[in-house]
Amino acid sequence: AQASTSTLASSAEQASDDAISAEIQSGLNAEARHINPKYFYDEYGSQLFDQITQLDEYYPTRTEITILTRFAEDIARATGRGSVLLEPGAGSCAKVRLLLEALAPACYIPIDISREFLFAAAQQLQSEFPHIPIRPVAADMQADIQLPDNLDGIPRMVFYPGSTIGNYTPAEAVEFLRHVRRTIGDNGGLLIGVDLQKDPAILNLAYNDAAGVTAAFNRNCLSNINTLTGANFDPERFRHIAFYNESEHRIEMHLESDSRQSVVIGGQSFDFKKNERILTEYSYKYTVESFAQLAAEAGLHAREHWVDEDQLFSLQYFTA
Ligand code: AVJ
Repeated sequence: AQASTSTLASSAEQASDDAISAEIQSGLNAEARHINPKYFYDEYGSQLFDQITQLDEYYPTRTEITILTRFAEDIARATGRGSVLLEPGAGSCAKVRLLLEALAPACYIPIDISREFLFAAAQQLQSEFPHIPIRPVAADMQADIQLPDNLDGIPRMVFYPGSTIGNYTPAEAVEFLRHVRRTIGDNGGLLIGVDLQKDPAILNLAYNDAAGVTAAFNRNCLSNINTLTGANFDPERFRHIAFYNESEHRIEMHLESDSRQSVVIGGQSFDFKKNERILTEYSYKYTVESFAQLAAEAGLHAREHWVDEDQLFSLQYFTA
């Protein structure tokens, strides 16, 4: 059985300490021990991820930015202009900046669970694009968003960059895409960033950088869990493991216990054998075709796609 690491559906921020303890306990009581990758992203973890995006080895972010910059006008021609643009998990709203001028949306609606951060980013963006109405919504990305009445009847487009979709198993990804399909209705679209299958050596380097930033990022989920639940993980006693699983087309990240040890979480004690692993993240890699097939299962039809010249990363456009 596959362990699922993704629940982009529920918010660590909103959950009580007890609910978080229960979620961590349930992942560690499972046959294949796992921790949801959302626990990477406390303030320090978000800083570490930002550092990862600037590493030489980590190609996805800069490649996606190159594609968005180079093809903005072509993307706008394909998707049409003037739609209601929704971005789940928008965070700092950095990538949409590269499209706003070309897409000229009737309204841009960034959605994120981290309210203060989102509203500050939206306010900054509004000052840079005074002619585009920006209406941030603090919500979970699976929530059903109520749009203002004046936007009724305007086609909707969901923008989902970053290959965040890769954290889901393919079955979970279909579920998420069905939610997107319901959100956009019958005349909407989806513009999504999807990381591509490639030489495993490139993938293995991207998740095993020489400076050890990804290792620190991986271990930081344990420090975050200590803070959230009062657990007593010693992050230094877990090794960073990341490798490309070629048959499953995914990067797997694990934390491996360097010795026999016990950790107490919410009053329950967990024993780890030497070299026992906890799965912390999947990052699935697709081809343009394999991803289109997945989207088709959710009722989304492939229209156009854009890639960089080395075919490292893709931006794909679907309609209902
Ligand atoms: C944010 C999920 C796209 O899978 O590459 C980076 C997270 N993990 N290095 C990815 C990540 C390790 C990243 N995503």
